[in-house]
Amino acid sequence: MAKIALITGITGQDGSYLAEFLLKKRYKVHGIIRRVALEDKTHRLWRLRKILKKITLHAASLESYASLVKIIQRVKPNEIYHLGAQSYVDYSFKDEFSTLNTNINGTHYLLSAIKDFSPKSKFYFAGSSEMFGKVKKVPQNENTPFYPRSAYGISKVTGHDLTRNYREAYNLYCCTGILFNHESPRRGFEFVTRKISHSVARIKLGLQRKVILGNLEAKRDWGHAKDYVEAMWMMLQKKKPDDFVIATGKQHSVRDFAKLAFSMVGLNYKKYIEIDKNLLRPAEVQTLLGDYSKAKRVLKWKPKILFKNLVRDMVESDIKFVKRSGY
Ligand code: NAP
Ligand code: G4F
Repeated sequence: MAKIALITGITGQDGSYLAEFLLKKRYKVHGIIRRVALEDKTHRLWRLRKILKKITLHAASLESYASLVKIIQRVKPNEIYHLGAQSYVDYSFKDEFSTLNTNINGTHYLLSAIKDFSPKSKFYFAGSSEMFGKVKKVPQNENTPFYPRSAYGISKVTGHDLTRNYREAYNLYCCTGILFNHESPRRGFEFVTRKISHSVARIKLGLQRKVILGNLEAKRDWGHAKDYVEAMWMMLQKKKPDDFVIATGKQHSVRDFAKLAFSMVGLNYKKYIEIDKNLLRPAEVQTLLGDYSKAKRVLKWKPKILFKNLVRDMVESDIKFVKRSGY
């Protein structure tokens, strides 16, 4: 019998790659989406357009416990991947309330629904390296203390605590993946890597003159989303649930990303970047670097696509995208 997976956040970067990955493994894939996505299909379902006929979408809301219970009872999933979240750190400073509400309550409602209505479902929670925030140790692993620096980071620490508590208190199969930044041509335009790759393409094609950025010295451990969704699945295939850091173990600054991206189209980044202090965050996460040795040892996972190829993939894809769409 084919396994059944339920994905929250299926319209996002990771949700779309995960859905494709699970379809290849012959899962029946179901996704929870917001009503707005159903109303505005061409725009909001763009990442799913090639697989729309192969998946089943259900309208529900992470803010409504009842709507989640209904879907879980109907779908009876073997595996639940909880990726839906207000995922943009900068926005979480502007709207703490909805970030905390969606991200914390959404996770709590799902866990509670699983406990009471589907206790055999395995649960994956999308934790984040933002939980380490103002880092206490370099590199960060599963034992590094958390010091979140935003409502987003706080919501992910709470989601992680809830996930562990449901595992320990109710013996449910619940895991947190503590994923470091991962990008791709499907990244949202608000995140710095996509903002840069998209601007590089537009500048090269004569549609834009400058790109305006904030903190160029922030350092991140950037991997490719395609590799990271595989790690999510691997976590749910083990006998015992556990938490894992997923990262590349290599760090680069925003400046490094921009320099490489511009150089790939033969341009010098210094001529095209302007700094706007309004884009600096009230509390910045200056440096993140992951130690994924536990995932390597236990899951036999390691990243396949490294920095240079990630940047190339994004720039080449955005050149095609801009030529095609004019946007
Ligand atoms: P993304 O592209 O921003 O996708 C977020 C998804 O959550 C979208 O499907 C979005 O739906 C949905 N969503 C947002 N607010 C919602 C709400 N109120 N109710 C229901 N759904 C809502 O994010 P991603 O990069 O794929 O990341 C997936 C998950 O991993 C997120 O939880 C994120 O916080 C976490 N994470 C990401 C990274 C990373 O580097 N990408 C690293 C660590 C952790 P709409 O399409 O309707 O907006
Ligand atoms: O691309 P970012 O917005 O990603 P950030 O804040 O690291 O968060 C992403 O990764 C987390 C994992 O660590 C996820 F949990 C989260 O959901 C999200 O996917 O910013 C990266 C860095 C920051 O230091 C920011 O200050 O880039 C810096 N930056 C500089 N100029 C900018 C800009 N960020 C954005 N978005 N836009 C800029 O113009």
